Amino acid sequence: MNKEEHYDASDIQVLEGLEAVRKRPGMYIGTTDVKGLHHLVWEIVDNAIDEAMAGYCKNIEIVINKDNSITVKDDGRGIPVGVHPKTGLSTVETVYTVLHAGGKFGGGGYKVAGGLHGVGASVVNALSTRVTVTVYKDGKIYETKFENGGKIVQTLTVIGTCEKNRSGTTVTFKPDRDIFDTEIYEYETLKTRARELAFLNKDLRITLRDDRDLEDTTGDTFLYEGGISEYVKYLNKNKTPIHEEIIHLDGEEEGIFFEVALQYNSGYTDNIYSFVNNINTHDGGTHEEGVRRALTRVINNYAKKNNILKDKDDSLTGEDVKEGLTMIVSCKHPNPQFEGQTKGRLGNSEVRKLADSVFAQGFERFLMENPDEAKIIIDKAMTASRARVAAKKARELTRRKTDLDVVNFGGKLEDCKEKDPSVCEIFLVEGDSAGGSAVKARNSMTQAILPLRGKILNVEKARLDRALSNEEIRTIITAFGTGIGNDFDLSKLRYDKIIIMTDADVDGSHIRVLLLTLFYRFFRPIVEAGHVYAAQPPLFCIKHGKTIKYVSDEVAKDAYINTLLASNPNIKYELLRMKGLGEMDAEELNETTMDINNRILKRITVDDLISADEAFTKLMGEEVEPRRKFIEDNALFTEHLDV
Ligand code: 28F
Repeated sequence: MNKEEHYDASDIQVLEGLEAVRKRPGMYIGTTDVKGLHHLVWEIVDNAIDEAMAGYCKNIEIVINKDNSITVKDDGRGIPVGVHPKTGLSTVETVYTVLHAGGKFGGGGYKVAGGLHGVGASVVNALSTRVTVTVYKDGKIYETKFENGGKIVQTLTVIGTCEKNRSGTTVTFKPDRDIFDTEIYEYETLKTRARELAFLNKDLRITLRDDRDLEDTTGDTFLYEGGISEYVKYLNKNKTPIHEEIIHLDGEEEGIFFEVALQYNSGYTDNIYSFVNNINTHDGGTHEEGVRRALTRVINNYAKKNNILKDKDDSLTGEDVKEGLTMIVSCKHPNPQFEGQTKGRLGNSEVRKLADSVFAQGFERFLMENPDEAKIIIDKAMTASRARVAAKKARELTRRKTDLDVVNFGGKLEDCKEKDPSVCEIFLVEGDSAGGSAVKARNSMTQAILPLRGKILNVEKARLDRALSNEEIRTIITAFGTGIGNDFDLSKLRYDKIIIMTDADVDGSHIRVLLLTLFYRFFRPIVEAGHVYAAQPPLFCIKHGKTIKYVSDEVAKDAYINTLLASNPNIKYELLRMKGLGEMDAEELNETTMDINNRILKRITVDDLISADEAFTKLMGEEVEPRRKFIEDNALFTEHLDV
């Protein structure tokens, strides 16, 4: 049914509002790449989550449809269908066509428990080629449809009846290909966030299904009546907890709800995530600071009162008490102030006090009621403290006093002559033989070589002091020049590129995982700044006439051969499977893997580190099953980028 083509004032205001979103989508959803595409889903899901937080919705279903549109369903009250006083449209149409027409639009103050129906619905509408909203309420099924950036093509109409007691909202939207770089949804991306939302909203069932994949439409269902305690259990699943109970504390004050769940494990890394209104605050903030402050104070007080910490001992620091800690902090706030470049930090000062008091009382009570667990936790912090002091001393060893130091330092680093970091590279090479030919192959002005013998220490399980007791690691630290731990200074990095050069076999992959774990544990800023790469030695070489072409993998090989045959069907060529790095002579190694004109490098990202760290935990962790599965799944390494 077409609406006649006349627009009155409110229509024009509506269209101008949504037109503004189409003109500058980045202002509303951050980016229009794959992240922005997925952001649309969360804008709609958040509205259903608000209905769950209000206590009316128990199930949310997300479906990726065959045509790459998305359907989200909830069993809440259903968006109101009555005429909205301010727009003359139904509330449903208002919420989907007027910018910021969510709870804020003339809505009352914020009720934390009541939830605030987000402002994203109209943004999703503006950026979609079609949106259908179906509301089930009072035994009727209402439906309204929009097209091409939010133009109403079907006003709200009763299209059928349903059971009297059924209610809820279903929304299907198709993102606009003219706006987004891609239309392909990633199931794993949706799954990770759906699981996280279920952890953060206990008793809410979230189901995800992919109807594009005919073979596997089973999908995933997440329901955690234990909420963030189950999140902690999930994060600790490949680790060894050092106390049985997952500690859960919560409290509410002036409409602010705060909860925390924690469990220590035998490792040395901390795994702390904090959220505000289900949004991950990557840069922490007052909710996290309040907890950390209370944790340090309570542990020190308990240790002193029980004579575990003698007066002569230094107090335990925030670093010491954080070792092996898996913790989730979640705050629901009516008026959160997000700070920082990426708005990843909570700034509300009143939360610090609330977090501190809720945590302190509860954790103190836990320690008093569980003296055995208290002793284990305190002892761990004490050991961490001693290790920290030891590491400080050991770190002195790695300070680069003069450039000659490293050459004398076990004499392993073959440094480059250039001193300007911006043009220098260092190759971390597996084994002395490859190291030897790399030294011959390199450009000695700008390329340094550091051969690594055998398996460097598995730092996943090691503390800094233990890692520093390994000579290979000390040499790496000294070569980089950045220092490590508290002394770390990225500006002192002596190379623009750190290139891991290992064979593509299982052994090479293993040492690559070890190195990535080292970077993950102690050099993450170097990776974040984009300095770390993995060399991609070619797997094949194709010779025809005088031409020699090196290609990195099967796909590139087939593509190149097809091009050859397409240019000349009876061309003669020779296809060779490349040898390992160790067997290459200096000239081949230079030509294929080191020469900056035709080598292929894969830039290592923090995501690579995380999957390496997860892989590492499986590879080296106590659980046999995950290790076997990992080796099977990861025998060959993944794709690469031509850098
Ligand atoms: C699949 C996406 O969007 N669910 C939603 C509701 C319920 C209410 C509501 C939403 C606008 C100004 C209030 C119903 N009855 N799922 C969803 N469920 N929005 S969005 O109200 C929005 C109004 O203020 C609702 C009583 N109160 C609120």
